[in-house]
Amino acid sequence: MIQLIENARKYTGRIALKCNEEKWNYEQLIQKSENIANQLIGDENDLKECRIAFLVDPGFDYVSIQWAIWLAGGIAVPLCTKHPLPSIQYVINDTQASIIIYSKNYKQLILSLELNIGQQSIPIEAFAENVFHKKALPNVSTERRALILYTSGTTGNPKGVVTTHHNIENQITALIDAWQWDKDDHILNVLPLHHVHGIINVLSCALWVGACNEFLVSFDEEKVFDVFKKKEVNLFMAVPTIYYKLINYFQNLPKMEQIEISAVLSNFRLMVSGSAALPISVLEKWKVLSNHTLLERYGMTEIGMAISNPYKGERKPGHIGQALKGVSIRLVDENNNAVQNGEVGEIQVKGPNVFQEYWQKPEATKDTFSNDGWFKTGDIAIFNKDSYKILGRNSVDIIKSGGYKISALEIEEVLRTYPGILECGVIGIPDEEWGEIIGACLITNGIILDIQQLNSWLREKLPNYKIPRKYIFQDDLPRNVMGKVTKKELLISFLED
Ligand code: MLC
Ligand code: AMP
Repeated sequence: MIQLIENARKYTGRIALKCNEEKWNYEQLIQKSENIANQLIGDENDLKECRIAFLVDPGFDYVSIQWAIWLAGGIAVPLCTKHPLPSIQYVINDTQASIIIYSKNYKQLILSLELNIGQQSIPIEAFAENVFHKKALPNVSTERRALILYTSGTTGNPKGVVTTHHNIENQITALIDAWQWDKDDHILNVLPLHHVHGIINVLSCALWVGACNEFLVSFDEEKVFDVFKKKEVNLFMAVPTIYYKLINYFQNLPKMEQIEISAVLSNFRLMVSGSAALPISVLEKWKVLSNHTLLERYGMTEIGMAISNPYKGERKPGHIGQALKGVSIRLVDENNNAVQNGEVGEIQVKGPNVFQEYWQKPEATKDTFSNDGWFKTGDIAIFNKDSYKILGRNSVDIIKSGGYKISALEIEEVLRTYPGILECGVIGIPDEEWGEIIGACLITNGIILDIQQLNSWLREKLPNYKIPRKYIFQDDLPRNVMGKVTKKELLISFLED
């Protein structure tokens, strides 16, 4: 039984989703999901964990498809609507998705995919409104795999993070409890729906309690404030870059409009920031304009949310709070021994929220758990009195930009295939707006490269947020005695440039 969908049956008349002034209630959502589930199953009784990928904008169709896949016993693989063809192809190949569902604005992209025998693409319109011979849907146990989300790591290509229904339920309920979600809540969802922040923290938490999730198909400062001004929304969750952008936009508004928006925001129940470190300057500016101290929390695709500042009580700037209910946290040194309070260590996590595996990567899965079963996050923190504080990461090859996790190695691999580039080093450069921006140091042996041309070429291969924003050229990369590129030294070259 999928508890999220079972819950919805209690709220049939309530509004579940809103997008561009259109509204759908829980009954419509259940009906459409069941219809699609029946059609996905076809002559079978159960999709038996077949991967079903979908390339659909945030909205009623997106949620109906996600729920339909779960009802039919499949694994949902949401695709990023902003990704170029190679990134989508990679996910399709890696998951061996048997069906790819798409909405019409992505038809051209889908038709360009190379599909194997047995893989088929289906436009969302092909699903009939009503199925007349409904079959019994399978009884899906919570131990079954539910979702694969792709995340970058210290290896080149992104890995598929597999969570079960049990994992997802625990990720949701920990937040329902911590942040006191209620059926009368109404949240604006501006986040991409191929990551946990948008899918779990916002969408699924809202639907779990019978609340309303309002979508903005993509982030736009003016549209966000326009929705807020309607005074329906009382909850907001976003990455620090979004708060930064909203503050900048707000500061350029006429005084009267600022007063109106501030009054509306001060009536919100809760505003949350996460996915990257929240700069104290952003927290302070947002407090002035909204009268809210942003609640900062910490999470990861592999674990959902793990640590959060309190709903009630002091939210310490620069800190992420304490372990959520049901989640165990420890900090360990390089030898995997737990450190004392007040000492620096890597965050490790245990609990029912922790993912099952990287899709078809048993070695990578094994490596990411300690021998005693703790998930190794790679994030370095300290526990100060009563709150955790993130200090950094144990890999310089992971970049967080705009809340997206990016592998420096993946970008380097692509750059090396560009004519004229002999060697390169990619790093994250600290940036107040984006958290980090991507810097690439290129070794070309004197060949002058046209950066605009290079960027256009890269955009065909990588998503926009993986495109370097700063380039420098050097004769060689700084290396240690072992020949390994010393990225900290490289960063200095960028900062001095
Ligand atoms: C875009 N731009 C960037 C950039 N991304 N510049 C520098 N660094 C980046 N990373 C530039 C573009 O080139 C363009 O410039 C302009 O910004 C607008 O581009 P866009 O693609 O339209 O961006 P926008 O829609 O404004 O995106 C910004 C954003 C987006 C903050 C809304 O990055 C976003 O949705 N981030 C959220 C990601 C997320 O959900 N992460 C959660 C992962 S889960 P020009 O010059 O061309 O106009 C996780 C676990 C947890 O982390 O704890 O939650
Ligand atoms: P992802 O792999 O995209 O899910 O990103 C997870 C990573 O985001 C974590 O490992 C952290 O490095 C980072 N992160 C999430 N929340 C925070 C936070 N509040 N402060 C600092 N880093 C964060």
